[in-house]
Parts: sequence; C-alpha cells; structure tokens
Amino acid sequence: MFYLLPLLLAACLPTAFADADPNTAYCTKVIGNVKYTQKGQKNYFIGKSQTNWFEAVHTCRQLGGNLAVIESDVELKFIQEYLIENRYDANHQFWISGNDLVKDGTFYSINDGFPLRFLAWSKNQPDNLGIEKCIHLFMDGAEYKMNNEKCDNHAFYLCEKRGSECCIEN
Ligand SMILES: [Ca+2]
Repeated sequence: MFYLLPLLLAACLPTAFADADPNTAYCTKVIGNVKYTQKGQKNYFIGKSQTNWFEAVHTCRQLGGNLAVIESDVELKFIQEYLIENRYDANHQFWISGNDLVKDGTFYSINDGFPLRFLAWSKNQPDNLGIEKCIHLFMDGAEYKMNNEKCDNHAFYLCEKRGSECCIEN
C-alpha cells in the first residue's frame, strides 16, 4: 500500500497550492454527484432550491454533509466572497446550522448539539424570540450577516462537508 503514497501526495499538490493563500484560494471538487467548493478543511455546497430549514438539514445530510456552521469571521468572509462570485445577492437567503428551538435566545448547532460559538448577527438581531427560531444568512448592506427567521419559511441553504481531500476539478 505504501507505494501509493507518492502518487497520493503528488495528486494532492493542487490542494496544497490552493491552500497557500487562505484569503482567496479555493477550488471545486465532486463528492458523489455534488460539486463542492473546497476551502481549507471544509467543502461547501449551495442548495439551489428553496426549502424550509428542516428540509435543508435533511438534504445536506443526504449529500453527505451538514448545514454549514460558520466558525469565524474569516470563514464568513470566505463564504460571502463565494456567494457573491456565484451571483447571489440580497434576494437570496441561506439557511445555516443553528436554532433556538430548545431555549429562546440560545442558538444550538444541529450538527454537534452545542451552542454556536461564533455568531455574526445583523443589527437588531436576533429579534422576535419565540417565533423566529432558525438562522439564515442574508446580505445586510454589502455583507452577509445572520438573522433568526421562521424555520418554515423557504430559503436556499449552505451545506458543508469536512475534509481536505484533493481537488479534482477547478
Ligand atoms: Ca429576525
């Protein structure tokens, strides 16, 4: 088996190169039938149909991933760039992991069951506690920010899948 290692390393060079500039570099790859965009240790997929939050959770799972958990401002900035480059704008909202269905005002990740550690709320959000219980991203001015929204409203969605395997398509 070890003779495969040099081949694998060689095949992964584009990924290593793509990761050289964490602010701008990314590439795409196909996992199953889904075209993900890789950035560092994660791959992202934009759901092209609008669903309620629960269906978005299920669909991401069916695609081998989860609704995205945004863990830092750096990650949020990358996602914003990714969405804008894909021609999404203020007319598009994206479900991400996080709801306060258990306790109003405390938003838990549906992925690992713990409170989200990074939140980037839009001004005056979260509002309507007890009514708007799921988190989506929306364009607030020039930036994507978080808003709590009714879980049965329809929005696009952002899935993530961990892993930094090689890119096979650019
Ligand atoms: Ca809200």
